[in-house]
Amino acid sequence: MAIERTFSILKPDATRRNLTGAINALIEKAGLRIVAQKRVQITRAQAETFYAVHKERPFFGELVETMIGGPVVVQVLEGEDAIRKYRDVLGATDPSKAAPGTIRKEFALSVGENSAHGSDAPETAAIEIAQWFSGNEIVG
Ligand code: IDP
Repeated sequence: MAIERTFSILKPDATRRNLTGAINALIEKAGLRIVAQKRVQITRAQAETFYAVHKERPFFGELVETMIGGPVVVQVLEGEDAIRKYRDVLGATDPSKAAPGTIRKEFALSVGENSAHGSDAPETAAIEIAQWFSGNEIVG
């Protein structure tokens, strides 16, 4: 299996509750390396662009408000099979359905405030990484 990179966001509910380190511990325990990381306040326009795929969904407005409700930590994670591996570490979108030991089971408050995002495919990972990091900010 090839070494991949995936994009991660530690969402406002996580930064608000000071969970950055606890979530990073689960990421690193899974064998993923944090090769880029920064704390940012997302603008409304950035949130709408990032989640454009969901713009017709009934929860889109709530999703955008949630993502701009406080600082986030954007990250690039690197490792073998990183995209699938991080999705496994995240757990199901709905924390009540997430497996024990996953980020969302351990930390998420609700579907809307589910603590972290991870890319779902190589194409989206590449787009999302490029949206938030320049090449020289990623140090593998
Ligand atoms: P994912 O983050 O597990 O890939 P997606 O289906 O891509 O899940 O949805 C993106 C984000 O939108 C979720 O992480 C969640 O925060 C939010 N979301 C999804 N479904 C709902 C919903 O029914 N109500 C509120 N927020 C939702």
